[in-house]
Amino acid sequence: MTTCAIAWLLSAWVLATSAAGANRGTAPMPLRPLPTPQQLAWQRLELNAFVHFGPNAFTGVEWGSGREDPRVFDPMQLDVRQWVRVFKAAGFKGVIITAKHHDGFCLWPSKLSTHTVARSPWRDGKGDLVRELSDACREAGLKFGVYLSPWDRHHPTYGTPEYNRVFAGMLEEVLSSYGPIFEVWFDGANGEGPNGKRQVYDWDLFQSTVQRLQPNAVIFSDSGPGVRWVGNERGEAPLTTWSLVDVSRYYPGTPLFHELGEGSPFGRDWVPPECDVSIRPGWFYRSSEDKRVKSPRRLFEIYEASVGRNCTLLLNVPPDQRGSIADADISALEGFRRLVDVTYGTDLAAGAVVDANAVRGPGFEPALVVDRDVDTYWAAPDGTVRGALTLTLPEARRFDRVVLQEYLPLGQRVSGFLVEAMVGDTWQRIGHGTTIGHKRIVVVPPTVTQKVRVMIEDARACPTLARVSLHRTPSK
Ligand code: FUL
Repeated sequence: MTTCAIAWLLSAWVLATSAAGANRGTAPMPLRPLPTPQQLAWQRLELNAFVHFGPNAFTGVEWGSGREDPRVFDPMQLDVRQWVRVFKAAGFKGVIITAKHHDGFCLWPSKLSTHTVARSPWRDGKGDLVRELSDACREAGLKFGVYLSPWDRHHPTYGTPEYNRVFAGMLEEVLSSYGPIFEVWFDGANGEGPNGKRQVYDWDLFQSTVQRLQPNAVIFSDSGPGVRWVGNERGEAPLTTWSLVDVSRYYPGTPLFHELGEGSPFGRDWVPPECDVSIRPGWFYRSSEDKRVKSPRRLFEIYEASVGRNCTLLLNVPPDQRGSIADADISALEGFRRLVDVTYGTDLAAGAVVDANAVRGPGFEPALVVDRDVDTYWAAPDGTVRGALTLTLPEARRFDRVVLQEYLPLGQRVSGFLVEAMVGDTWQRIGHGTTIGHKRIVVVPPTVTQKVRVMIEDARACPTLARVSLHRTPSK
């Protein structure tokens, strides 16, 4: 080879590498804060069932006083396998039960309280609901989690330092006897106990107990540390939803809960939000609310406003006094599942050819956004915070939803995007937004086109996208 040819080849190589970014073939540097593997796995569950059950289902109140007779708890036809069948069919991946609500009543035979299933007529006082449900979940392949209210309106030690040890002991019972727990849910409510005093909670003790006994569980509270509250009980996240937040600003029961939904692009901690909402007006079952069960369409809107905004959805479905999920709730869930399947079960971006104006090189090609694998992704070169992906569909298709997903193991990056469709021969903006995160569902006007362009306009570092898909809701 002549010197001239070598020089030409060298300059061609320099040009090629700088055009594709000097980072050809290497992944972007992770951008802190980052999710733990447990948080990442948790986020991918997307949809979990919440179960509020206990004496309140029999007394008709939302907050039991702790003075209710434990004998009111008598679900004569209790069948947790029915719950699990209903939840699985609805697409839930995990179940979280109120093992102890504010009334202090324990759904397992705790040795640390007299207010438990052991004092009820259910299964002649020999029952253990936490055991039955955890077994049924394991058999059905659903994850199992527990809600334990620190606020306890029954326990005589509540309001004294001794209670913190009692509560940690209850956690110990629940977390060491029923197999793997995927989420521990701490309610921030902190009212008075039977002695008229409020408790100063020892959160360090509670959290370290969970971490010691169930290191793979994510801990929910208003302020995490694993998962944070979204700040409302409507099942709706803000349009901007960062998994990043400064948890040192908050504590369980924080008056700043309005800030929790959005989080912050400058947050130092990775604590994604969860949307908890009930399928009924109340958290506990009341037959008077049978006609007020949320409709399939309403549940679908909630799904899009939670899972579709970088949150998981924790949907409460409370069993009735028989100990069964009521028919009204079952049919609402069936209708909801149908809407989700019909809409999101078909990807109208399938078969698209994808081009990008920002390419990083092999292993990070634009086509990876339509390969259905969220562990492969397109990434822009280092140093750029923008990039446009153009999808050319096999033929013109009609859709009204665009779903975007970031590759979160490298951190949440995108802070602004646009979606455009080629109509005639001009690009028209059909959607826009700020954050993407695990999943962003963009509601767009019904659009027929063969070309869709997703433009990342701003990001905390070079953007990544694991998935772009197109969907159509059934006509009403
Ligand atoms: C709240 C509680 O006071 C409600 O009863 C319910 O359990 C809800 C999920 O959390 O703080």
